[in-house]
Amino acid sequence: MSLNFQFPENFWWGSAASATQTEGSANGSKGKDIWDHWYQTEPHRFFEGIGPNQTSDFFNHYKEDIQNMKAAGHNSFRMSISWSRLIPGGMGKVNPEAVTFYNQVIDELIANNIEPFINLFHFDMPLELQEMGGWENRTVIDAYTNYAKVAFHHFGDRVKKWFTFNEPIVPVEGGYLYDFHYPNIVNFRKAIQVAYHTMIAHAKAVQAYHEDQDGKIGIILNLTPSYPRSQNPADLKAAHICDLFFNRSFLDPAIKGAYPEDLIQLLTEHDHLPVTVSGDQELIKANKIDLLGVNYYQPRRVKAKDSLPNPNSPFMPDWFFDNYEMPGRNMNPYRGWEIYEKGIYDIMINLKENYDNIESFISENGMGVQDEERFLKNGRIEDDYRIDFIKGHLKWLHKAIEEKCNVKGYHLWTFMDNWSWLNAYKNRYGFFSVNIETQERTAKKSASWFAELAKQHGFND
Ligand code: BGP
Repeated sequence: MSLNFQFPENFWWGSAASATQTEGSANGSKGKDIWDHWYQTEPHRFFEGIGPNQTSDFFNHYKEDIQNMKAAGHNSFRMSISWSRLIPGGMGKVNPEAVTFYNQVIDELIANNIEPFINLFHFDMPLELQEMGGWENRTVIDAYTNYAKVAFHHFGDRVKKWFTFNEPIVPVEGGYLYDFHYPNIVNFRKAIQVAYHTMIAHAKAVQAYHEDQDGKIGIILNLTPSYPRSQNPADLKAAHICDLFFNRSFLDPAIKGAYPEDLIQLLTEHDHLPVTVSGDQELIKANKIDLLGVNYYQPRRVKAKDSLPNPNSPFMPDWFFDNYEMPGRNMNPYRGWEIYEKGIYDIMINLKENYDNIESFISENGMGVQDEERFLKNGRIEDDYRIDFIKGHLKWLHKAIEEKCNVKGYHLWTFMDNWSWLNAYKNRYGFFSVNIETQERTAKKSASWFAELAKQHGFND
C-alpha cells in the first residue's frame, strides 16, 4: 500500500525530554541547579506550587519508560545530562553515581534499538556557577567546556549525536529580559553578554568534540519565523529585527561561523555590543556545527511599533517591534501559542536557501493541553487533537523533503507528561500520561498512532 506521506526509511522517529523535567532532582545524589534553588525561594511562582524535586521520576522508572518508547515506535530519543548531577557544583569531582545512571540509560536505549541523542544543557545552570554570575562570567565557560569533555569521555563511545545547548535564547529571555527564569534580572546589557558567552561556550564544546570524537555535534534552536503584519517597509523592518534578535543571534554563528552584520550594526548604534576577547571571532568561525536541531512550536507575528518606546524604560528588543495579534489565527488556547503548521516548512526552506541546507531534524514540536482527563475513554486519553497536530506539521515537513530539504527526523515534545518549568504539570504533552501521585504511565491514543507511523515510515490522510 502506498502512503500519501511517505518518509525516508531511515527517518528518525522519537521524542525529546530534559533532565530537570523528568529525572526528579531529589533522586540520587545531585548538586543544586537554579531550578532547585528558585523553587525553594519562590515556590509560588510554580503552577500549583509543584517543583522539580520529583517530576516524572525517570531516575527510577527509566527501564519501563524505555520499553514504552519502544512500544511507541521510537528509533531515537533525545535527553539531557544534568550538569549538576554529573559534576555537583559544576566544577571539580565527577559524581560516579551519575556516570552509572547515565551509562545504564544509554545502554538500555541502545539495547532496545533506540539511538540516544544527548544534550548537555537544558536551562539548568548549577547553582554555584550561577552565584558566580552564570554565563556573565567567562570562568563558567571553562567549567562548561570541562563538563562537556567529561561527558564525551564517559559516554562518547556509544553516543554519536551530541548537542551543546537546547534553546540557548530562552535562558537569556527568561533570566535577563522578561523574568520567567532565575536569576530574574531585567538588563539588556547582561542579556547580550550572557547570549554571547553561551555561544563561546558552545564553540569550545564543538572544538573539544571534533578534536577527540567521531560522531556529530550540533545545537538545538527554537526557530520562530518572524512574519510581518504586512509588506509595508516599517513592518518588514520590525520583522527583520526580530529575526536578528531571536533567531539569527544563534543560528548564524552556529552555522555560518559569524554574527549577522545587521545585528552588530544595530547593537553598535545603541552601544550594546558585548565585551569580547581576542580570538573569539576565530573560535566561532572555526567551530561550526554538524547537525541542527529545530524546535518549532509557534510563529512570531510582528508589526512596526504603534508608539515610540518610553525613553525611561529599560532598553529591550521590543523597542523595535510590537507583537501582532493576527485576526483569525489558530490558537492552542491552553498554552496560548498559535498553531501554524506551515512555519515548519518555511524554516526548512530558509535553512536550505540560506544555511547551506545543513543536516537538521525537528527536535521538538508538540501540543500541551490542560485537563486531558476530559478525553479519557475506557482508561485511555483519546488525544486526536495531538495526532492532528503532528499530522499537520508532518505534511509540511514532507513537502520540504520533496523539495530537497535536508531534514532527517521528527521528535515530539515529549515522551511522557512531564514538569514544564513554571507551568509544572498544567499542560500535558506526552505520548504517555503520568499520574504524578502513583507515577503510573498510560499510553494515550497518539502513542499507538505514532508506533504505526514509525513502522510504515509515513501515513495516509
Ligand atoms: C521548549 C523547551 C522544553 C519544553 C517545551 C514546552 O521550549 O525546550 O523544555 O518545556 O518548550 O514548553 P512549556 O513547557 O513551557 O509548555
